[in-house]
Amino acid sequence: MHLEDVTISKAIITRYQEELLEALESDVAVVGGGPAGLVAAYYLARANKKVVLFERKLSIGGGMWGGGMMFNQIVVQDEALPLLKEFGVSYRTFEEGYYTSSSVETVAALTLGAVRAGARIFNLISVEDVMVRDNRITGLVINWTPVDLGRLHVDPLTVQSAYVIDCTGHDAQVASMVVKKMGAVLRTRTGNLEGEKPMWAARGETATVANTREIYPGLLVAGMAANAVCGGHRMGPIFGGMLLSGRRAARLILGEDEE
Ligand code: 48H
Repeated sequence: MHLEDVTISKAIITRYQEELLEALESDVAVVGGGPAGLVAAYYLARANKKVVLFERKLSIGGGMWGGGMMFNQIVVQDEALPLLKEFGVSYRTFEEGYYTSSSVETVAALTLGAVRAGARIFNLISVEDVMVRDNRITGLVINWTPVDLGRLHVDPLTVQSAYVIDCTGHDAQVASMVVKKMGAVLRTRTGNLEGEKPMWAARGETATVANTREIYPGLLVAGMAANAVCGGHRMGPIFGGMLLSGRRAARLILGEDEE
């Protein structure tokens, strides 16, 4: 077979550029490709929203890959079982109400589900700032992760979106930016970032879903970020709350759920 090396380069650059141009204006921009972000992206894309997801790392999946202490299994409870089924993830019953899945299979299934539903996923891109107009989030400021890692002085680019979902996990990076840069008053108990509470699986799981909300006009929080912002407990390697939270964030944007 005759292959031109430069044609391969042209194909990659052309297609990536097309994808990135398409991502410049979206209905929803998801920050973070952990379980909460992937599930939110899936449900929104499935509802025909134009969804773009930015993940800082090379790999999508966030904290799910490592299961608990690198034992690559996750636990899911009854309430979240329909989501494992929705994504075609195989699971086994451990005890009544406790199901286990391979963390690797789950990340792969969530990722494929989101992509096939129509979400555009960009890895190796870090969200480093937000755009705010008239006290509403209107978009994100993005840069290549290696620019950040290399501490290079390279100016970023911007993307515009009607909604942003902060799915950045424990650090709640987008919410933190809004507070730090805008002195924003969040829709939390104190109006500020409440901070995450210590391990308590039962409470943490319920709180993750309850704390999934629009905390600032145009900005929702989901997954671990919801508890970091609103003051919920951490829960260890049980992931049902992350999946349910991602779905709830999507439903809130779609007007299918009330806060
Ligand atoms: C682009 C970014 C940026 C940025 C971060 O940590 P995650 O897996 O988040 P969740 O909420 O989907 O799931 C949380 C879960 O993994 C977890 O940590 C649990 C259950 N912990 C319990 C406990 O007790 O510890 O994924 C967040 C993703 C990561 O992939 C980051 O790389 C990415 O967001 N990210 N992407 N721009 N500025 N910041």
